[in-house]
Amino acid sequence: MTQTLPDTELPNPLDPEETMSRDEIESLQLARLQETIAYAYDRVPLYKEKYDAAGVHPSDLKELADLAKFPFTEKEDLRKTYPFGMFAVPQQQVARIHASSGTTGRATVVGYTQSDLDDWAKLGARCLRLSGVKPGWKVHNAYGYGLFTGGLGAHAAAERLGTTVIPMSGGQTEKQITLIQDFAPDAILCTPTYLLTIGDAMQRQGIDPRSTSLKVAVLGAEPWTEEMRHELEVMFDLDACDIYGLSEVMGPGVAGESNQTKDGSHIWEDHFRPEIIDAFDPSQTMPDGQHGELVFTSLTKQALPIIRYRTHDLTRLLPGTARPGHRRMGRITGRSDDMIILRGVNLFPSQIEELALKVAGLSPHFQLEITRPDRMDQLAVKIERRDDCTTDRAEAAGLELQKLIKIHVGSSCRIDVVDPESLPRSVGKLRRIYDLREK
Ligand code: DLL
Repeated sequence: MTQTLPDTELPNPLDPEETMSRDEIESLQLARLQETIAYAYDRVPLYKEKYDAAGVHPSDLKELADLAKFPFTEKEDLRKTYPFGMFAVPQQQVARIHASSGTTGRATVVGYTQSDLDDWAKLGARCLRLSGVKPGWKVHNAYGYGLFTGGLGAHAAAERLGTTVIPMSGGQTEKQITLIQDFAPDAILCTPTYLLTIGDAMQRQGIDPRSTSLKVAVLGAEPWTEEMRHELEVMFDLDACDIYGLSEVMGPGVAGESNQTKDGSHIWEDHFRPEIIDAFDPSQTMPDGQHGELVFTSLTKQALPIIRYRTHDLTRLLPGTARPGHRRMGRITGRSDDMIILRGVNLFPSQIEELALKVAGLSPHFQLEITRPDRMDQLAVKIERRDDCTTDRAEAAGLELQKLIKIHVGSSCRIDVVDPESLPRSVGKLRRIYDLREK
């Protein structure tokens, strides 16, 4: 869709680590891993306690596979040591703090030294460039600014790449639309569901989203599907690419996707060592290509080194393509803690998204409600019909979705096709699941 220069001709050349071979990456990983584990053990009491209790020592790490001997780090560890107990440097060396709100329990707090912030901006810039964003472009940043890592993380990335950043933050959709029309940005950074909200609101105002100046959207912070990519690319006539990250590991920019291949995000393996484990039996490490839970170890972080952090994100590792030395991650199908277990069948919102977008007349606006009438779990999919779908046709579309869910997921559920604009719109990370069962 957009005309792109080969990477070598860009005014902002690739980092040397981006083009390293697999062997070079792995030897760099081993050296950095040995340093990180010793650093964490010496400076963070929780790591020392855990490793001593498990009978492992940093000197046991002789090859990459030895990492599996070390215990995992969980979100709970960060909560237990709230707020700064896992920081490895004195507070005076912490240049910035972020926190993830967390729907349950205390927020998790993360910190960065100036050097961590520098690495973060560099890796974020790598992602944007890989997605086709060019130095000199105008970039509209609609990730939320504040304690969330999305806004400031994407901001620093865009600045580092040499773009003109428009720090709009999330929300105020009308204003977003005005600025997109007046400032004519080339790229937009936001969550996929928020881009959908913006496009939807434009159409309601009689503005064709295809008429905007936007050429690239770099979308992340929540699971999304190939079907949603197609929806957004057609809606806005742009290239939509993925960006992945999480606060505990860094923030946006842990992995990013190429607009040339659109085949999943490349993990920057010179800074992070990924593993996939069996989510049900974490002692089992899975080979590349197999699905499981993603686990990360940071290799260069100073303020908050993180070792074998369980993300609870479900995906698989695939060989690198656009950056052959760095592995890709498949699309995240969901989080293990977001999985709905319905009468013994596992189900993720992304499966519903995928199927709903195959049915003519149904929109991507849906939510899942779980209730427990007569002590039997019941799932209701509330989904908006598209504007051009009549109520009669909507009924048939609902039945079709019900059938698809039964065939592909194995669950019986109720489908309520509702009128356009009757469900809440996303302003960032969209909540899809409403669990109304009494606890
Ligand atoms: O969401 C960081 C981020 C901001 C990433 C902006 C990309 C863009 P947290 O709030 O800590 O950080 O949430 C991290 O969000 O474990 C995933 O479950 C989910 N997530 C993030 N990126 C993606 C993605 C930010 N591209 C949690 N696809 C992660 C699917 C994603 N899920």
